[in-house]
Amino acid sequence: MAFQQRVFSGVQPSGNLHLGNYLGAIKRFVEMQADYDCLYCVVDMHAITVWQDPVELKRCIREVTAAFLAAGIDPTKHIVFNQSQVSGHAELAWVFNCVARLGWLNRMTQFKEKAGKDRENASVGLYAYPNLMAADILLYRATHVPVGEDQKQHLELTRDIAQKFNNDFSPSIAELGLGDAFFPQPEPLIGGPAARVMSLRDGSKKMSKSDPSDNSRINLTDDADAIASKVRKAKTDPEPLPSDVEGLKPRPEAENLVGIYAALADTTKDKVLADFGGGQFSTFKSALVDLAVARLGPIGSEMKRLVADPGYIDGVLRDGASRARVLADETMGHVKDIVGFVR
Ligand code: AQP
Repeated sequence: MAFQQRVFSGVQPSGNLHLGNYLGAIKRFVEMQADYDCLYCVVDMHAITVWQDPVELKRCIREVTAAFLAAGIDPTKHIVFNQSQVSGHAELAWVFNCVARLGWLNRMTQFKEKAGKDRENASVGLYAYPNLMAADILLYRATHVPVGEDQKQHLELTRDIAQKFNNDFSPSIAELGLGDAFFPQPEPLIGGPAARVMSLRDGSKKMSKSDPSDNSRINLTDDADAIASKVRKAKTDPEPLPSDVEGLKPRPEAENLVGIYAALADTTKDKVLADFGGGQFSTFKSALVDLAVARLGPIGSEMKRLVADPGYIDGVLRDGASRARVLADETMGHVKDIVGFVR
């Protein structure tokens, strides 16, 4: 690893990967390889915060890894691994369980959404999920974290945990000669026209793996026919497309499709509207189908080829984990000394 700035990000192996995961996360992971040392993690320990069938979990871990590779992440230049193979994630998460305050976690909106009305029956892991996420990032003292908009609050919590750890243990950190602040303040990298891709059936809900309607999302392994059918069925309104982004504000479904087009074409919503503003949705949707099939088709086929070779995928993950462990062990050694554990 040659850069000073380090990126960490993860994707849960909790179901079919979709366009939101691709545009909000994986596509940006690929772009960041040119400027940062990157660690990309299949966060299987996060996935089990809600029930996962063990056979299906293994399949999904390999599928997310295949998506990383098929999208263009190079596992020889960067690190691709799964979380449960590096024990430092669990160890640091426990320390952070003791640093983070209950009041901080009580404010996390994702827990409220995921636990829903059956809060008393949610796992303790789902509640403590943000502490594990903070551990994932800070175990590698990552400086930058590319994520979708939905993860912004968790990133803010990670920063609070880093700061409280540095403050609580500042005498110990100084005594060990580890500088003024042991953990960095990681910067979230959120942005672009598709930081939050919405459901194709409801512009007020994010596109999600757990949505019961398969028509609400485009899966990365969908073939051209499925992509075409889902885009054609995507909810819109009867008005033609507006000619500027202001005109998208009260029209969440139109805004979502224009954002998806812009992200897939590496352009801006303004430029998309310069081409399609004033036209009917049918014309725009046909162009969107062509673009989505051209961009996602090769990724989907390569994913299918890779998952047919689990031995190769498992080898990539083992190699990544052994390289991640070197970095993780160094941090955990310091953390144990800072906290006062004997080792
Ligand atoms: N709709 C989205 N738009 C933009 N980015 C998104 N991400 C997820 N959904 C969207 C980003 O993808 C990365 C990996 O997400 P994840 O799988 O770890 O967790 P998630 O956010 O919980 O994804 P889902 O699809 O919503 O899963 P379920 O339904 O299981 O909760 C993250 O960077 C996330 O921001």
